[in-house]
Amino acid sequence: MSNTKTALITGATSGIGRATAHEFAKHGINLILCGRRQERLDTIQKALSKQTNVHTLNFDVRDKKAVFAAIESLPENFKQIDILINNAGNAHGLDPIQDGNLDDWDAMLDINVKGLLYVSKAIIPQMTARQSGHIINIGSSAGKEVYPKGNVYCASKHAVVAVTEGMRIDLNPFGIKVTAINPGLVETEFSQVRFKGDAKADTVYKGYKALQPEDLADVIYFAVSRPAHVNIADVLMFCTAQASSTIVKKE
Ligand code: NDP
Ligand code: 8X3
Repeated sequence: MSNTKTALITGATSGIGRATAHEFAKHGINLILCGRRQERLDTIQKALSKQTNVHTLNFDVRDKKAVFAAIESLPENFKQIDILINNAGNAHGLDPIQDGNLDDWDAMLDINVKGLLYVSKAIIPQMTARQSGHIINIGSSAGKEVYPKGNVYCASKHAVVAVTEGMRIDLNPFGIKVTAINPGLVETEFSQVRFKGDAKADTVYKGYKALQPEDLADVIYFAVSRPAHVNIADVLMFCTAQASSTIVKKE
């Protein structure tokens, strides 16, 4: 039997998920890359297929039928998922609660929380049956503290941290590792999505060196490459310029 592991990464078309795909490929981990933008999935698959086996799945994590159908559709050589990286997610808007937009609230709770649950639910039974597996949930520093106008995004990430703890407890009898990685500011497409293409997005990472997606990929690979008896439970990670959600030392 091969020792090669297979990882499924949601949100692999950009930012942290894409960087993690590149890092895992370097280490020969087989990849199932997920996202909604098929062109990007194709480009990444083409680039990484030189290093490892890559399969792509196109679905919206909000669509529970599509989630289960996608996992069900995996070819035999990708059916066993050893590592699940629940990374798909975004902030939508940055408004005081009284001005919040209902569609933004739905998007954040449906994608960041319910989407993560749907994908996990589709994969956990095979892990419990094998009594092995590793789930890494990408939370946020926003899951540890609430910042002004962060309200619903922070709530969604607090939920991710709570769900991660719940998973770790419930999956403990099965020997399944569960990890939360909680970054502060990471320079990705995150702010373009949050501000819906507004120029404000360009100012978020100016005047200091934010975390880069590759910094996250390093830590994620570190977590998955520990010996069998070691579980990295929870990581809070900032760039050096950041001390908390609201304190960032700019030039
Ligand atoms: P990006 O915007 O660069 O990437 C987000 C990824 O999520 C994309 O690949 C996107 O793929 C996918 N995605 C978004 N919505 C959906 C959906 N409905 N269904 C399926 N996939 C979806 O942001 P990041 O890389 O920064 O974000 C990754 C994770 O890290 C998120 O959970 C975010 O909350 C978290 N995080 C980010 C921080 C930051 O400062 N950047 C800090 C802390 C946490 P596609 O559009 O192709 O579907
Ligand atoms: C992303 C970090 O501070 O931009 O989760 O909300 S922040």
